[in-house]
Amino acid sequence: MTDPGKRDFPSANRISTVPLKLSELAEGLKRQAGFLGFAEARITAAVEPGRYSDFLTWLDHGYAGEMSYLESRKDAYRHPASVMAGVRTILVLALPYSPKPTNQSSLAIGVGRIARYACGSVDYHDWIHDRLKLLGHWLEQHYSRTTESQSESLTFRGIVDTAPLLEREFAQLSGMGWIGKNTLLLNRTLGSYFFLACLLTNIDLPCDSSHVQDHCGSCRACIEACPTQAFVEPHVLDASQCISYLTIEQRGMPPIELRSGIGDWLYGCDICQEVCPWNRRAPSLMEEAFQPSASFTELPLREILSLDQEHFRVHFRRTPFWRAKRRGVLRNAAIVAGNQRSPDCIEPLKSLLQDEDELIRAAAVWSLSQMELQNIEEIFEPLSLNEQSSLVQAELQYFRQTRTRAL
Ligand code: B12
Ligand code: SF4
Ligand code: SF4
Repeated sequence: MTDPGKRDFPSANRISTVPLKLSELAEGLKRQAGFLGFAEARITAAVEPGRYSDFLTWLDHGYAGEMSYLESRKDAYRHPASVMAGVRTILVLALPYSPKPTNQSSLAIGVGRIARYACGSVDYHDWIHDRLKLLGHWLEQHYSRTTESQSESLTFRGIVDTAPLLEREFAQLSGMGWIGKNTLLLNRTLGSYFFLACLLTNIDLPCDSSHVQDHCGSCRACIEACPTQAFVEPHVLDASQCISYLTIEQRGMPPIELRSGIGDWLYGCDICQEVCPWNRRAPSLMEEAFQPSASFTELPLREILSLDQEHFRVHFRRTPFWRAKRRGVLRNAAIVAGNQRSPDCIEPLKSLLQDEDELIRAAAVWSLSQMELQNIEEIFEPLSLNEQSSLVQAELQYFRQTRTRAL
């Protein structure tokens, strides 16, 4: 695919002056979205989402874990007007990413799995924001041609993830699909391997009809396959138990009882999508930027565990991994290495016992303690004497307790 700047987008001096109806403007906008790589574009009214109260209940149960930004902005989720004053309609967009397993062919001891959404060489937020701006500008240019609702000037705002907006709710309202039991938005053609994005506008674009039907039926495959039993019930996810949360959002060490469930997952998790029958025939419509980038999807754990800050920056800047920072990614790599008892990670893990970051030292302690090494007491000895961090001390103490029990 070409860069958006180079696409055949109408430039200002080529814009027709023929008057447009709002319905034609909406169709044109959807067409432009298609040119930019969005596989679905549908419009809904900016209203209070029907499941706002479910969202509040979910927060009250503590299912958001450490994601305090959800709790602190809970009032703002009540209505999209908190995101953009005067909003009247929302263009909801779906951008497909790779529906195929990425590094699975080479997956062996010493390599971690990466969720498909995170395997491209770009951060999807940046990529989508650029396209949302182009769409907004297209709308601005053509709105002046409409014969209806000309009383105010057009304003718009592009959203992907960061604003207090229940994107899946609006996607369902726009008729794009239904919220599956795995809590993701499912579309009958695309399955669920796509990002959602929204363009909020202050004009009354004609709305599409909403999707009322649920196509999950009696299936429970996602609920049964989740390795950490993160679904409290169908449609309700305790995010604090989800591997995606544990490997991307959580800042500390994951609870001990969930570490083995993390298995091979280095970043994110796709299991509740992999088992979903609606993803079996998902078409491969992704943009080039989201093609799995071998430069980091094939990186062995031992190499990740050896990255200093500068090398981490070189490998992961502008990729989705950047969000978790070096400390998060090395923590995850250490946990996967521990779960796999990967022998070629032992040396880099030993070096990490001296790392300046306490989270990385703590993860290295846990990981090495899974390896069943004869001289493990010896390896930990210098650390036991000098270690100031309570986080690392807690891991050492856990190691001693389990060792005593095993002897
Ligand atoms: C916080 C967050 C997370 C958290 C919490 C996930 C969650 N399910 O909420 C964590 C870190 C765990 C996460 C993980 C993932 N995420 Co996320 N995440 C978000 C984010 C930023 C906010 C979501 C939110 O507000 N959750 C709040 C809670 C309350 O939502 P909920 O539990 O699903 O409950 C809602 C519904 O289920 C519904 N509901 C409740 N009860 C009932 C009952 C019935 C009968 C029905 C029908 C509905 C229903 O009402 C609730 C309120 O809307 C959104 C972007 C956005 N702004 O929306 C992306 C988003 C949801 N994530 C996305 C992705 C891709 C993922 C992962 C697949 C990434 C990965 N591979 O690792 C996983 C999937 C895990 C999963 N099964 O959800 C995509 C989903 C695209 C899609 N097709 O749906 C989004 C939309 C990002 C984007 N812009 O594309 N994510
Ligand atoms: S992403 Fe993985 S851990 Fe999270 S709910 Fe789905 S299967 Fe469970
Ligand atoms: S796996 Fe089954 S229950 Fe889960 S979202 Fe897909 S169709 Fe629905």
